[in-house]
Amino acid sequence: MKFPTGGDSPRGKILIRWNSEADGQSPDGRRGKKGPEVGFELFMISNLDYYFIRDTFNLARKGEGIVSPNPLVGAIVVKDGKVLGKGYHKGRRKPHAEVCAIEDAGSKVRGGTLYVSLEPCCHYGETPPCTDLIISSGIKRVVAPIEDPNPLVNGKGFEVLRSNKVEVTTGVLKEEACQLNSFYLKYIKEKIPYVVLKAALTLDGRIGDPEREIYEITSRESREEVHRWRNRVDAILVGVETVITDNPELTVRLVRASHEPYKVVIDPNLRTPKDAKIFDGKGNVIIVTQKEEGNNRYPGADIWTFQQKKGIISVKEILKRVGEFGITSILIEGGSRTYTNFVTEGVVDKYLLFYSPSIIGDGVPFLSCAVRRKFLNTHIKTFGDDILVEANNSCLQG
Ligand code: AOF
Ligand code: ZN
Repeated sequence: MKFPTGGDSPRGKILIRWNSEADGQSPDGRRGKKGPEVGFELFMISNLDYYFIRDTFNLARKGEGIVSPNPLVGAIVVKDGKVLGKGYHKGRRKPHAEVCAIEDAGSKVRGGTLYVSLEPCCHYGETPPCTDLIISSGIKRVVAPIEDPNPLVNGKGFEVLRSNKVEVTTGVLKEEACQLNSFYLKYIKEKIPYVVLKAALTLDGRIGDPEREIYEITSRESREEVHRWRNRVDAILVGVETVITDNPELTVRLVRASHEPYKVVIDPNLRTPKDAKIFDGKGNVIIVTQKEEGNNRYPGADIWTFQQKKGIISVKEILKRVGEFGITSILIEGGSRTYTNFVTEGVVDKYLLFYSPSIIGDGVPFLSCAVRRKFLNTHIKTFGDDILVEANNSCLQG
């Protein structure tokens, strides 16, 4: 059976599940007859399940920018239609969402339902297994949309719960749950960061024209959305040309910052000006280069030296190293050459293309060479007078 997914999906699907431990109360014609026979049980995925799972996503998002490399997780305890407790994961070495929700609910959780945006863990990490607490607190049902692909969990959390007579419902709003944790789901499996490419474009596909001093393309509202994305990711990456021409700060300023991402500059020949704004205080700078002498020139920055192949530093090598460093998500912010290298290497997971309602003719193109034609899944949003085309790779879970 296919689970309903998506915001406007049908609600209230009925799941018929084989249950070898039926007590004779099954609604299959044998109601009331006790006996050793196996039977069917009806479970309802109700509107309430969708409602509360969506709410766990909202709670989980409070951890944006602070939970990395952990997932975004929100949890709610509900009993007799009443919310008893809520919680979300606040980052490494902090309690898991389920623990926060169960503690918030207090002593009345026995017999309740736990809604959680990801499969509960069943292993000792920096914190003990959530499944232990769920079982000992007497929760009778857990609703969680997707498995946690961490090899230490990976379905075993659900198994442990089921084998301890906790009813488990999965698949509710699965697609959204994958989108919520797209960084984590990729990184835990591949150890390579999730790559988001953001570009601000004119309708004729230009990202600016330095000769006419056209640098700012999109509206304040769009730039705020970019800063929201900066706050979500672990790192921002630009090419040295962008540092020289735009002199960006690459900080989270237009929205409330819960952290400052790393700033990664691809600078094969160490042309980054020493007084560039990226060195002004907030956020650590990493310079990716082929030169050895970087440490003396930029004492405040981390210098990563790579061999060049065919005149460019391999984008895949950079991502590998960035992943080894522990960066789980990275926002590519330009310029044209950097965009082109990432797109041609096929490493972009999500595009954020902000279109301003303007045409400038001559100027710097978004991409500077032919790339393989590909059709993408897109969502459209508006920010001020601009249009954001968000193009996602599909869900990473099967
Ligand atoms: C949950 N609920 O809120 C989170 C989970 O080192 P630890 O103990 O924090 O464990 C981290 C791992 O636990 C992480 O890789 C992921 O598998 C899971 N995260 N699980 O049940 C939560 N944050
Ligand atoms: Zn846990």
